Amino acid sequence: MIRLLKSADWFRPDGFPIAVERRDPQEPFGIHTHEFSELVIITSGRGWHVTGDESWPLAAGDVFVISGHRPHSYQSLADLHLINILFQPRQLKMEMVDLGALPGFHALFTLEPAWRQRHQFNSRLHLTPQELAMVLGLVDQLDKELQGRAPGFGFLATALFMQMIGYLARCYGRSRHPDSRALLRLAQTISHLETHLAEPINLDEMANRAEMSKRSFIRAFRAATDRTPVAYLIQLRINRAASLLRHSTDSVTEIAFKVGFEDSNYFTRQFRKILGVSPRRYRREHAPEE
Ligand code: RM4
Ligand code: NI
Repeated sequence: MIRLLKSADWFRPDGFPIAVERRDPQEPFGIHTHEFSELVIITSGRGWHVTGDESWPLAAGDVFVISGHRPHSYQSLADLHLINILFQPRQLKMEMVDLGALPGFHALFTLEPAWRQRHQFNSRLHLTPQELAMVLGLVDQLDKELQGRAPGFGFLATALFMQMIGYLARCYGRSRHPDSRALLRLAQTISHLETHLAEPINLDEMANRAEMSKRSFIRAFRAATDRTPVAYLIQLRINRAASLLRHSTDSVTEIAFKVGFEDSNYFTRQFRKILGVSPRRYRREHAPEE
């Protein structure tokens, strides 16, 4: 049986969704999954990261994300030091403002964790010593806020976490490694979908953007996200619609048009298929409390 690490054991009782764990050094840690995600920054030493049947060597500057359900472990450690930032992606509403428009964000948080599940795939983000120093500075400030828990710590810790993610996403975007570039091209198509989600999908244009033939683009997209581009877009539209149902007073038909559906009956069917309830019922169930 694979051990499952529970949120209640790793986050403070106030339930704040970010925790910093320093592993100086990381002790051998057997295979496990978590109820939370992890952002791992290797600071020094050597060791192997094992996920399922695959393993790869780690070195200072490597950064990767492990989504909760993904089993992983550390082995053959030679004084490996790392910082493990535990976080709850749902509670943090990570796709805030225009983060989704940054391809490096999707490369690190959307594509890599999914891709790693099916392919021999190493972490691709490798920070230069200067970039690592910058990130470690942010981690120190974040850690201080989380230790002190002074009034306002939640706001500041969230801001520091977001700043770190934005910075890492930009570093990813600067990467010259051919594998990173390939992943970034796919990530760009996801960013494009997110920023143009109300427009009709154009697969030729997306394939161009990814610098691939249409066939290989669709194949690569599926391999990386487990969905076709069209299915991915519909999911994005439904998520956006759900958020509008919660936070606006627009009618269901208006929302359907806003997120790019031409027919509100079709919208309602897709909504029900994905979220299990009709848009009206969803709105009622998620009405803010007076
Ligand atoms: C371990 C190791 C694991 C992490 C737990 C919280 O030392 O870093 O990956 O899930 O801590
Ligand atoms: Ni872990």
